[in-house]
Amino acid sequence: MRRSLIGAAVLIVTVGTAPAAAARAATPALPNVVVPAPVSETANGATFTLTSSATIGTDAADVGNYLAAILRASTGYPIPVSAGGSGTIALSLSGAPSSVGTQGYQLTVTGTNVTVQANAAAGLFAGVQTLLQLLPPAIQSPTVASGPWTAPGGTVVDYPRFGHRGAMLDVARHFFTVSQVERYIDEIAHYKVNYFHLHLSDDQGWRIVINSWPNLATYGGSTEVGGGPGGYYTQADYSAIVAYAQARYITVIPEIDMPGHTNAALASYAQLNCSGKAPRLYTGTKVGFSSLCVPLDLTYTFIDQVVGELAALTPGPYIHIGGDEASSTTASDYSYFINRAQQIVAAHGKTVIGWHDIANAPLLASTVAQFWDTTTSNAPLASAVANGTKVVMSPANHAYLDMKYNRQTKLGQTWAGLVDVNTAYGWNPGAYLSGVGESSVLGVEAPLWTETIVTSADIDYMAFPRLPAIAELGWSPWSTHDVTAFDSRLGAQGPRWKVMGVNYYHSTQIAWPAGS
Ligand code: IFG
Repeated sequence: MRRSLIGAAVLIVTVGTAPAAAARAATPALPNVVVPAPVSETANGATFTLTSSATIGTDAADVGNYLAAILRASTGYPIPVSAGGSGTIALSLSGAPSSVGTQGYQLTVTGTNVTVQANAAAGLFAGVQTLLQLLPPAIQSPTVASGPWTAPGGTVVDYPRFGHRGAMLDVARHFFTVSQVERYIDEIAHYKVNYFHLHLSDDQGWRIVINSWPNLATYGGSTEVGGGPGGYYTQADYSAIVAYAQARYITVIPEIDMPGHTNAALASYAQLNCSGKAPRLYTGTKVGFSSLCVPLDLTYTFIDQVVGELAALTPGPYIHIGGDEASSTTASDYSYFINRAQQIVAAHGKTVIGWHDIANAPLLASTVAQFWDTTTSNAPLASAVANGTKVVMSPANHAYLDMKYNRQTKLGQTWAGLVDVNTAYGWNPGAYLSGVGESSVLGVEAPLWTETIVTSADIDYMAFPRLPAIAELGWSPWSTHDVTAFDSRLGAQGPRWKVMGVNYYHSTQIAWPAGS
């Protein structure tokens, strides 16, 4: 009797007004701010506040120290870090659901504690990025700012759609110092990017010391587009970049572009040229005019020694051999060359990745092709994929960060079209290329070519806000793909970039919060 009476009471109330529904207020959703969009997030209505007594307990010291450094800078709090997964903020390698794999995490925020659980340290690092985005933008301030340092309570369970989410920086057309490269690595780390592709050589510059071929750096690295001083990385510099990236769970992929895009190497050693004569250094922006000498045995000794030294300095699995725009190499020479170059890289224990042009040559089963054209079909690539080749997607008309946003953009190029934020976001890497289905796609990469890019501010301007769009396409489930929701979340990143000093382009496609 009692139950039915209560039931009846609720019925009457419901019929009269909606308070019954209000009385059962649904827990508020977590704010729609995280980029890349997580797989799932539920709010618990609590609010966490970081206070001066906050501590970090961590099963991965580097992740704990990374987070503490950011929190100390902006809050001024001591934020001690101790080993083991208990503290106000706990970074724990136990208890995570197996569904999050080795790159995902579970983040739990209550009124008193934050817990990130993962099955590997990379997942803890990813969870820390989400935590930072749930804290106020000022949390990213490099100097002490005012709180309160609150985060909405809830649970986020998250893991990537694709295992490969990359960014590329061309340091050959214009040279960028170690600290400039590290700045960019810091920025891309906030968006769960996990590969950093360094384009180390091209017609205009050779940027890495190779001890057995010293002129490559000292002479081949002595200029750049426009005739500036260029520069190069010592092997210690390169190792510093690799370590800096690794501390952010980002794997470096070094590229030595060949057989084309090799004028700097050919200018450095006359004996590498079929003619026996070295061309002049080149400071223009044309492409396709150079080629290593394919019939020459010395060419393969050269490649073996270059790749050998680079592989020894590269803990990651990949060496990128380029292979693009070899217009001065005959088709048969190209096929022969790419075949041999792959054998050399494999002999040094590394996996080959190359621009998709390499699909015009026989590929090792493990070789990865990086798609960069503006078409949605490519027959040689589709047949390589049918033979098992995997693909990293970088379609230039969506993912090339050196494309102008619009006609007014001073920096950048237009050959692949104008690419504003929603064009960068508006494609599905897993269903883009005919004959290249989701299971053949390793992930995505956003290249930034630097013919027109000179400073860190230029890098920022072209990479933000489009890099986060590509990073989201690589990480988030396709089911979350929604340009309106994305644009809203991207807008919430603006105040963070403002605080971090990122010189981003205020795309007119985004409603940027006032003052950001
Ligand atoms: N294509 C060339 C790059 C660079 C780029 C600029 C590739 C793979 C045009 N090759 O993209 O060297 O010049 O947008």
